[in-house]
Amino acid sequence: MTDFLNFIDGAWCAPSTGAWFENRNPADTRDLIGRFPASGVDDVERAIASAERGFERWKRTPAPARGDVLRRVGDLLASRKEELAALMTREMGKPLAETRGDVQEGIDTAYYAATEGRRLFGHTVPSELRNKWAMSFRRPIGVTGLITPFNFPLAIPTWKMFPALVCGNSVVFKPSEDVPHTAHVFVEILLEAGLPPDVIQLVHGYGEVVGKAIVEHPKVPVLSFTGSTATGSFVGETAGRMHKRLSLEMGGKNAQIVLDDADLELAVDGVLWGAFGTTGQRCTATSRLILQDGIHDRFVARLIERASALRLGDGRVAGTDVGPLIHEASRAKVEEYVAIGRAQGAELALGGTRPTDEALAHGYFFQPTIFTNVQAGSRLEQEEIFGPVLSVIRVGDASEAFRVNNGVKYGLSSSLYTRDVSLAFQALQELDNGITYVNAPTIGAEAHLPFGGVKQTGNGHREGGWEVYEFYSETKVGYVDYSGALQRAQIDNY
Ligand code: UN1
Repeated sequence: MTDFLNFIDGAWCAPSTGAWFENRNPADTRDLIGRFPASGVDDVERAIASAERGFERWKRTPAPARGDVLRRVGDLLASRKEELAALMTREMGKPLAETRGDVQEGIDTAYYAATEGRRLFGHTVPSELRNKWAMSFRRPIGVTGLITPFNFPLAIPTWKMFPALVCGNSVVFKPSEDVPHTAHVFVEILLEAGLPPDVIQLVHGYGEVVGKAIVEHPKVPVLSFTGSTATGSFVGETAGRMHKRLSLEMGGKNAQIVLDDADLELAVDGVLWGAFGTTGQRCTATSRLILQDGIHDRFVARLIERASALRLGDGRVAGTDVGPLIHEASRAKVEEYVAIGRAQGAELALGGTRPTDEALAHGYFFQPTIFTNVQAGSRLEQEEIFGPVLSVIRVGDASEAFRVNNGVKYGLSSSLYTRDVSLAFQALQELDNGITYVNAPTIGAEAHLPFGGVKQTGNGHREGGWEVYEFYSETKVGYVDYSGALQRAQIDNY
């Protein structure tokens, strides 16, 4: 039995509580990966105190040098890609092709961050007065508290951590208790790349204890959280009360719209990947399929034929399309929504049950599930399930499709399949989402563009791309008056 440790104040250490939790393979729960610290408030306190010391040094390290550390992190991630993908699949279940993609997203984010250390642009603008300079530049903020989910065990931590570090902040990292092994190896890599040990603190444990202590700590001015809308509300209330800077990335109820003129086979490929990739456990997953009348029946028939051929299994076995859910509670939630769908009059067209295959009996597997005749406004159509359940809604035309797309409280991603270029641009303009894809599925955002959603999905910030660097730094303005005389802005000009 391997016991993994926290990384606090420059050393790997056991939790102050003496308590541990088990990490098991969701495809076969007989496979125990190890025990991880169920840390307490004291561990969080020590981590934050050390991160404050780390911040004092790191903020004075030139940004290009900070970026250099991330370039080495990118190199190490690339050289250990296979190993990381394998251990990630073992602890969270998605197939190897997907965990390789997860590592690649981390590598791409590292190289982007590395070069951003040589930019971090400010502005130099003309002053309204003679012989005076006016400029803005970016300053580090302090200790950042990063709380991450299970579905992208590496990529999502890198989205938060790399910009935070390049901007000169230190990090207290609380990974999901479902994927602590990836977090452990990730922190080993950061240290090997030369990140000063007190700049990164890894505290394992439960959200109610460790996450809460980080969120409520007065010495953590910046928080970034990806997870459920319910937890996000708690984080948001606390951050609001304590005047913290907060980035939230929460739920989705993303739709793929297919119009009568679409390339149907392309659209079937898209929805299979969008709905059942990562077993539907992406914030960007396609959980609604909005079909125009003219192609509805043909499309559903083809989709069911293709979806029935998807192979459930251990993600490490070649040929597996869909892995398990992350734990029993997730599977129970999916089952609850299957019952709700049936009770509300939707037609179960595929799946709806656990597989009966003996080989899958020890994992949290669930059949890819499709409901047709789903009514806009019903619970199945409105609520995030985070599992392999797709709801098909029939519409008459594009404007009804847009209305249905926008009729939910979330707004992360959407997708439109059409050959009509003017409808494609109308969709970009009309759909209330942070991301809209044309002729591509709702999943698969690229690492160098801003990622996030509108409405209840987020709180206005974006991860990825250039915008996130503004989140992790504070704008400061400098004026230099070299006129040798008192010049009064708003008075002595013109
Ligand atoms: C998430 O599910 O929280 O766009 C992130 C995508 C991935 C990231 C998903 N690149 O599907």
